[in-house]
Amino acid sequence: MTDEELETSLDQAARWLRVSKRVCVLTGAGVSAESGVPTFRASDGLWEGHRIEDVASPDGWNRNPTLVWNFYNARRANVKSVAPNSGHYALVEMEKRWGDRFCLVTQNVDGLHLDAGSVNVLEIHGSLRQTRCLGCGEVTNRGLDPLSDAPECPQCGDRLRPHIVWFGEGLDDVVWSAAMVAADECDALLVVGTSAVVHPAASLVPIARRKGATVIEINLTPTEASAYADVGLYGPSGVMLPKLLQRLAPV
Ligand code: BV8
Ligand code: ZN
Repeated sequence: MTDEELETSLDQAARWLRVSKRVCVLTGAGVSAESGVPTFRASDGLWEGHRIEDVASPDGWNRNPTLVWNFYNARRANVKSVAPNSGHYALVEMEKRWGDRFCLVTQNVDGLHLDAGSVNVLEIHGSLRQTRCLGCGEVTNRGLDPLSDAPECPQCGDRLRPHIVWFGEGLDDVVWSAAMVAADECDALLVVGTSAVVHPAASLVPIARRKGATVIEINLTPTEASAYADVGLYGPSGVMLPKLLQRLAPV
């Protein structure tokens, strides 16, 4: 994308956003990449030689819960050492513009949108900071300090698992329904830093498109979502989102 093409696309995207009444954003691992959180694609879907789908799955948990906790404790430590980037903060400023007509749906479990100050956030795949008890079901935010590799529930003593949606598990009905409503009702959808291969998250793009929403993609490269995009802004989201924000007249 030449600089001139990029400027034209940014101006076009900003024109569409300025007249949008309801905005929905779908983010993936790419929005946290510039903070230093590895993406799934970049790691070729591997962690310590294990396929992530094999570790982040009920089978992986049943096979070796200690390995799964080692995986999540390593990611908790990584996220504890990083901070939100300019892309996260630009989304916070955009939310201020649309208020409750702005919904940020994230596939990320790192919590960096919340750290940056985003308010209306749907963490459709759960959160690294939360645990769920296999016994009493209690969901608790335990921050990012390391947990043992076999943490137990302080309430009932049963085993704790990460409160994260693993491959092969259904998404929380309430959260997922809210995400579908947001995509269905928006007139602009920003798709940021996602390869758009994981379902059902990726289906939010055709859902928005089907209702006539303008789809704006921000990524380093074209993705599975690109076919639905009215415009693509190809570059780091930590650069593109602030550039887009600059073009939106002050509130
Ligand atoms: C379900 C939590 C049924 C875990 C996650 C075959 C075809 C279609 C679907 C399937 C299939 N086989 C299986 C399925 C279903 C499966 C699925 O979609 N698999 C994929 C791999 C094909 N889905 C599921 O299993 C879902 N559940 O279907 O259950 C069911 C239904 C009802 C009841 C019971 C059961 C559950 C999916 C959720 C899995 N959990 N996360 C954890 O994180 O530990 S998903 C996980 O992977 C991440 O959360 C994330 O969502 C996803 C990775 O995707 P991205 O976020 O897009 O990241 P990625 O690295 O892929 O891409 C990064 C992008 O950023 C790239 O495009 C890159 O270019 C870009 N980028 C990089 N740097 C930057 C950048 N962009 C901008 N700026 C930068 N600086
Ligand atoms: Zn318990």
